[in-house]
This record gives sequence, C-alpha cells and structure tokens, in this order.
Amino acid sequence: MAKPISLTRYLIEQQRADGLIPGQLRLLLEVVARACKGISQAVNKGALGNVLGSADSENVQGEVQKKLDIIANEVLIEANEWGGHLAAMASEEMDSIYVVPNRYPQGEYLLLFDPLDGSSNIDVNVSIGTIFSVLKKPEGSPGVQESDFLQAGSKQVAAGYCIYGPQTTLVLTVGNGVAMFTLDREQGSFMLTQEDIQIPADTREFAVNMSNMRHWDAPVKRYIDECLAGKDGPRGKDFNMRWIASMVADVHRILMRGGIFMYPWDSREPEKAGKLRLMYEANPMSWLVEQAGGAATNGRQRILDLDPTKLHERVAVFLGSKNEVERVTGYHQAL
Ligand code: AHM
Ligand code: MG
Repeated sequence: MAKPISLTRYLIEQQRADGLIPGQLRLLLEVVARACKGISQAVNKGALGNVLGSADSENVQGEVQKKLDIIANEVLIEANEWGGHLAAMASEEMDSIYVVPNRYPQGEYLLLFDPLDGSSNIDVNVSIGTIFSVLKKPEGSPGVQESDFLQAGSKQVAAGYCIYGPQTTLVLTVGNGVAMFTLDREQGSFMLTQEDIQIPADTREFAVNMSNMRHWDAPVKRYIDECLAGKDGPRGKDFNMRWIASMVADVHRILMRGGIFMYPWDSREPEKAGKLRLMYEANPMSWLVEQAGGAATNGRQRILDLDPTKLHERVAVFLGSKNEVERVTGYHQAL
C-alpha cells in the first residue's frame, strides 16, 4: 500500500510541482486546517463541552447566533491573525471586515468564511461544517477596505470546506482539481484520501427544501415537477430526494456521488436573491463543484462571474451535476 500523504506534504508537493501554492498561501491553508481541527474537537464534545444551544446575540443578518457559530468564528480569527499571511478576514458572523491588528505583520491574502454552516443542525447531532474562500488583496491599494473583498468568485486562489460528520473531512481546491483529506484523530493530521474528485454529469437525485415550493419561480417549479413525474414524465426516469439542511453535507454528497443542489430565490424575498451568501457559501462551493467537472449558476449566470456589490450579498444557487444544472438554467433563460 502506498504511504499515506498528509495535507502538509500534499501542499508542499503542489507548491513544487506547479507553483499554484506560494509559501504564504500554503501557510494560510495549513492554519485554516488547524483551526478546523479545533472546531471539530468542540463539535465532538457537544453537550460535554457546553457548546450547544443559542448565544444571546444576533448576526448582521438578524439570525440568532448559536454558541458554536461564535466559537468557530473566534477559533478561525485567533488561528489566522498572527501568522503574517493575511491582510484581513470577513465572516458570515461579523458585520464588517476584520483587519489584521497592526501588532502583527500583514500579508497579501484575504480570507472569507462561514465558520459554522448548517447551524440548525448543531443541536441535533447532524453534520455541519466550515466553508472558506481565499482571495488576493488587490495590488496597489493602501491598507484594506471592504471593497477589496468584492471580487468575483473566479478570482479565488483557494476554496474549501471542512465537514464535521461521522468523519471530519477537509475538501480543497487551489485550481487544479479537488482533493479530500480525512482527519486521522490518533495522528492529529489530515490525510489525503481522494484526489481528482469528479461529479457525474447526470444524476437522479436532487436536493432542495420542498417546503418552499409554493414561493418559487416558474422555472424551478417546472424543473421539480418534471423530476417528481418520474419515469412516466418528460424526464423518463425516477428521481430521489435528499435535503440535509447543511450546505456542506449536501454538497459533499454531490461531490461523492453526483446530484443537484438548489436554494432558489423565492417570492418572500424583496430582492431577487436567495438565502445563501455569495461570498462565504456560493463562491467557494461553486469553484469546488466546477473543479470537479460540475456546474454552478444563479439560474441565469455562472456564479463565479457575478460581481459582488456587498460583503453579505445573497444569491440563488443551483449547483452539481452539469447536465441538470444546465437544464434548470435553460428553463430560466427560456422565460
Ligand atoms: P447557516 O449558514 O446559517 O447555517 O445557513 C445556511 C444553511 C445551509 O447550510 C443550508 O443549505 C440551508 O441553510 C438550509 O436552509 P433551510 O433551513 O431553509 O432548509
Ligand atoms: Mg452557511
């Protein structure tokens, strides 16, 4: 059997092979992975660590924060602020950007994260995760502004997530495919367990919160109606449904066996956006999915081409198996 490869060794080999990972970025990814290990420990302790339940606070979106939302946010900031690789961070759980304090050296990267995705699953012992995205600070601008973060997803230099499930697994791209690392708890290291992950272009499985159906736009209703019609309908095949309500877990399943994930805009939203956040959720997941041969759109356009106008922008999301994403996108464009 081949010798197991640690995340550290994988990143060093990538750095040597194609220069996609400069030294500072490698350090950044190692630090993010270390922070995820810390979050994983807190998640595993659950009630024994007094980490379950709500805190007495709301985030900028007006959502009640869970204790673990806050703990995960702090772990990521504390791990990343002193290493000299970052200029600033932005998080789903913070109103504005967090500039690296000037007692530490400033690096050239920007880190964005959803520290604890799937918050509604924390207290019920269902998989949750951390999603992250890395951008380069635009050259020539002094200091760091929020506007430095407003870059299209196609500008990401690294993206990934860590899922805290039956295993703790880190999934990563730096632009040359998707690799998966499983946490070896005895060693305390992430070990490479799958490389070059590919999403099949066709699928018989969709993931969407069906309880919102009456609020959807016509193209989404049409797509789901046709799936539900099964083998006697226009699609000529039966479909299965899964909805974990943790984007990390739903996207992880799609990376492992295909499927389409949808969080469409619905008519209760005044802006034509969805629930999910462009910078912390949609962009990193879309890049991972595209790197695995899948597709990701907001129903009309490729997500990675969208120019963000604000940090906490929301977006409709359709991602996963290419032919299904193209089909539902085509239904929107045909309107
Ligand atoms: P969160 O970041 O506050 O946890 O919210 C995002 C989550 C996604 O992980 C998941 O796909 C979605 O919200 C589930 O929403 P719903 O409860 O409406 O089904
Ligand atoms: Mg989230």
